[in-house]
Amino acid sequence: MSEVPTVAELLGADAPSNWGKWGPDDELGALNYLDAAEVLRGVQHIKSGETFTLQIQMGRTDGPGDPLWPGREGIQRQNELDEGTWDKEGAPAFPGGLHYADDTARIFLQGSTQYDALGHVWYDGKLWNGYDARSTIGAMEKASVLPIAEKGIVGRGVLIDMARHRGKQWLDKGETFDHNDLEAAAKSQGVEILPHDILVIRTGWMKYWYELNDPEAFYDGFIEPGLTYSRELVEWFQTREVPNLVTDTIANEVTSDPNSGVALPLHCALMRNLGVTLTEIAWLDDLADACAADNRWTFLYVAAPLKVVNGTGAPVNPIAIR
Ligand code: UVW
Repeated sequence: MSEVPTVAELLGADAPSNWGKWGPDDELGALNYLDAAEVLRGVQHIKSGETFTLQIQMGRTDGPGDPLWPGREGIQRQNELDEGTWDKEGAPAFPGGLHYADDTARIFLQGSTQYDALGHVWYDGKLWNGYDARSTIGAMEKASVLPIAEKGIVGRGVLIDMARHRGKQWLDKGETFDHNDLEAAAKSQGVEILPHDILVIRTGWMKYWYELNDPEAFYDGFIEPGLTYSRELVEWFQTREVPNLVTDTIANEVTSDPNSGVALPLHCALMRNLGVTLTEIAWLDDLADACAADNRWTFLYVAAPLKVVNGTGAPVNPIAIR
């Protein structure tokens, strides 16, 4: 087997880059494209007033639990106060007899539907915009999720249903597609992917997780379906000025590049180099069914990840309004 190149070797020294485009202190990357005009453009795609929440359930205890990148844990939610608290001696006593419930939770910030901070991945010691990777030590000082959360993400969303396009309930393990496939799927849906569209891609992979209901089989030879790296694909994202890529997979791209064997090269090519924000583990099936039913594939997309100071990412429940 030939040796796996480094990410830097695969992408090349002249890899497409948006570093410096929005100034030396930028932490929003391609989300800068989403200005007030884009909000108003998005609003024009509300026709019926239907709303779709795009987060998966967090901390499900039935079925397979929550889908996660290997090595992460799902939310550990714990009761701190509940009615049982007031059975105990020394329980708090509030005038009027009020009882209440409180929870705590330990969560991986990437452990549910989430926005990745632009500093979430890197290579060659540099994050988005050229920030030093050592600025991640202890707490993500630069390009954390906070600036993304402070901004909020609002614009025209376009759903490309790759699974439907290929006549499948879900794509197979390791099945790939690229920008040409996205264009072909868009054409067959009768929609155009326009500059500054929030690109939402359904593979059916989340549905597969819940319907398979067998984590062992799901993680066996773990390889998700998804977008696959090529320089042309990266240039396509750059010239389309895609601000945000949203998918129903855990990592938004095929886990291992089939040509080079490099893991998650698009995280580096799109997020680190172009500043494209990634949103992963989205629940897209209900939205896709509604879009297919009346053949309308565009909507207002609204998302507000949690404002986690220095966060590498943050859970989110985006809303599509159509
Ligand atoms: C990794 O980059 C490993 O994970 P995610 O898919 O959460 O971005």
